[in-house]
Amino acid sequence: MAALPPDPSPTTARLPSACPLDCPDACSLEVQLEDGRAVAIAGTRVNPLTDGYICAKVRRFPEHLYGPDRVRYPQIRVGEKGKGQFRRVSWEEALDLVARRMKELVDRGQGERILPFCYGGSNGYLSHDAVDARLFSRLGASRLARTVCAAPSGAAARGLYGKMPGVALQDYAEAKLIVLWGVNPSVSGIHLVPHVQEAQKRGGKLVVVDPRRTRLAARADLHLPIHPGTDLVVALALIRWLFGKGYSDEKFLSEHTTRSEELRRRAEPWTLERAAETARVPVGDLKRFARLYAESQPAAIRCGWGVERNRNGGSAVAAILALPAVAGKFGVRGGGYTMSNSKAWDLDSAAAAGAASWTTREVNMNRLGEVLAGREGGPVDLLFVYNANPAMTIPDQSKVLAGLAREDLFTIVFDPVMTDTARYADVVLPATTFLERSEMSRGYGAMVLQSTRPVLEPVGESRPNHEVFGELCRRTGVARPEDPETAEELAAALLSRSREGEAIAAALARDGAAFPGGNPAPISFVDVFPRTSDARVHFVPEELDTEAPGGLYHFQPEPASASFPLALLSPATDRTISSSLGELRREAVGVELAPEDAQARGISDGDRVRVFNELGEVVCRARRNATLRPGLAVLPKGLWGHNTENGMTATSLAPATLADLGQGACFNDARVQVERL
Ligand SMILES: Nc1nc2c(c(=O)[nH]1)N[C@H]1C(S)=C(S)[C@@H](COP(=O)(O)OP(=O)(O)OC[C@H]3O[C@@H](n4cnc5c(=O)[nH]c(N)nc54)[C@H](O)[C@@H]3O)O[C@H]1N2
Ligand SMILES: Nc1nc2c(c(=O)[nH]1)N[C@H]1C(S)=C(S)[C@@H](COP(=O)(O)OP(=O)(O)OC[C@H]3O[C@@H](n4cnc5c(=O)[nH]c(N)nc54)[C@H](O)[C@@H]3O)O[C@H]1N2
Ligand SMILES: [Mo]
Repeated sequence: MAALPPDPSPTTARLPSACPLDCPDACSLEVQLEDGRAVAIAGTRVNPLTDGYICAKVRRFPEHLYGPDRVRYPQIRVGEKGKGQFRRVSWEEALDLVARRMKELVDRGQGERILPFCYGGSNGYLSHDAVDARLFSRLGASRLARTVCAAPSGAAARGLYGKMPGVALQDYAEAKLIVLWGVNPSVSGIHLVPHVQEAQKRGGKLVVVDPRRTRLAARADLHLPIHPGTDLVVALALIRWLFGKGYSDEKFLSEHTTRSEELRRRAEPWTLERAAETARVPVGDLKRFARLYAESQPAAIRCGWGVERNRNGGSAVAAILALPAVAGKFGVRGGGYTMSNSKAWDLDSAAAAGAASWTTREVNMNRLGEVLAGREGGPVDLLFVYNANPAMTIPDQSKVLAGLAREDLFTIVFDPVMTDTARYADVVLPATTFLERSEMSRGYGAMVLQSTRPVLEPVGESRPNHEVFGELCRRTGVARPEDPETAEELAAALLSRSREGEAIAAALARDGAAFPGGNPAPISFVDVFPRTSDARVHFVPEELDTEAPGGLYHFQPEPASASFPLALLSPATDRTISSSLGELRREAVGVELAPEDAQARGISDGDRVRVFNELGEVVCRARRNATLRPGLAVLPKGLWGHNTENGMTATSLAPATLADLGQGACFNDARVQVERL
């Protein structure tokens, strides 16, 4: 099966590609080359959602490719840990060293002391869960629970709907009501925005549930600036109201759901009044929201990841996703919900990995600081970081950095650029970006699968993930003759167990893109149904009920204290993708405060401040934001050390506590104080 498109002609000046970075939109791209170098990148229409335009970040990709922070060759540490001093070595020497250190541990029966650390740097199928999984599973390394993002929402969506694909983003134009719930597409998935605007133009209403007044919140019919972490009670109050006022769809409930009475019982304590008080919004606004939702058809809820990053995150997402089932909103184009569409495909990474079973101990990535300190999860002697920048992105940053600074920890960082994490490495390996290698990737918003060929020669001596892990398999002696190795073989293996594998391969080879269930996109409860055991919505799935402290839909109260009264949010910005491309953003970044909170602390615009709690502190400038409600502070996610005065970021203030479901991160449970310096 030829799943990759034919090799592009080297003389062409504009070549097709697709973006596999951690974003819902999965843009189809065209790269303009001059003398073999990328000089410009634009969007195409291969993925219809891209509609010919892309974000400002990826437009700057040539600077990322050729800039001074690009890692061009393998390096080995010469100076003190964390100082970023290295000497150039050959691939041969670097790989020999890494393989030898791995073998030593395996030969001593201590394979579990190897911890692979990988997240969303490249969402492509060829660069994670493929040859990397083959290497680490066969070495008997520890497994990483990838929980930093989407774990609570994933658990909820799996439990209630078996991860049924949701409303296609372009179908939002059809909705008479759009609810953007804890999501900020103006920044973190820009191709939804025109469809929201189109719906508004056609008379549809917009409700935004977000503690901050985002760009779309400012243009909404109703903005509910709820206090962070209170989504659960707002959603439960809506559920209670829908049942109580006769807006529940009894026919749908009996045909397509289980345990609706139990859901109703659990929502019972949450009157609109009580929820409004807890969420700190006017009860009249909640009433308006409830009525709008009940009476609008089609109604679409775009649930984002802002909802999940707190102690109540999993139950909150579950309650939000329950709403369309209670109110009978499915069955029409533009009706239902969208969470993640990542499981729109039945592709099997295990076939590409060639990993039969991998049952070693599991380490939660959100607890990396404690793990490296030896306080939980068992000893780790070798850390292999790829597709991730944990020094900047994992909660409780001070502990993570202390762990990375351990002299007895052997750390490999494999990345296209010299990240803050790479500065702590013993060995730095240069990775190609997605423009310099083949890839197969799917959107988790846009329902599209794309495969791409390299459009550039690798910069310096950089190599693709699958090649480096393949080489390490050979050098550690775990490679097998039947392993798929090349990009073509891996792509074919991925599709080999898919029901539609042949058709997908044909579409990819012909168009570079494939669409699940065809184009136009599937409608919930017409073309797609829950992938639960009985194809019903499970309102109170047993496994979630057991996992959540106090049971599913149990509300855990506000964690603020008199010493740390401000809720710190660290939302996505339009300048980076998580921390990817952060080397291009050199300026100082400040903390935003409501004018009232700034005033109460004698803080003026531009003052040097320290934002602190019991875990750490960030020294930066303050910025008054008149649209921010009192009680909040904002310091964006994805910063690098160079963006603040003391090199610390919002993750230094984020607790490594876990959400109620999926062991997810609780970034937005950070509570802080701010003080003028
Ligand atoms: N430009 C850009 N795009 C990105 C990313 C990026 O960093 N930059 N990151 C990518 C990744 S990894 C992800 S996961 C997605 C994230 O995509 P989004 O979910 O859109 O992004 P976030 O900024 O995490 O959160 C969205 C909103 O939730 C709000 N929020 C915070 N706490 C709460 C709460 O308790 N309740 C409610 N209702 N809202 C809350 C924030 O104010 C924020 O405006 O975007 C992806 N796309
Ligand atoms: N304070 C705070 N922190 C947060 C969040 C928050 O809300 N608040 N949100 C979190 C979220 S949503 C997420 S998803 C995580 C993301 O955290 P990470 O997964 O650590 O994401 P990035 O910081 O983008 O790091 C990805 C790295 O992969 C590299 N990379 C890209 N392509 C390749 C490749 O092909 N091969 C290799 N080897 N490397 C490659 C990039 O250069 C980059 O350095 O951050 C979390 N951090
Ligand atoms: Mo994320």
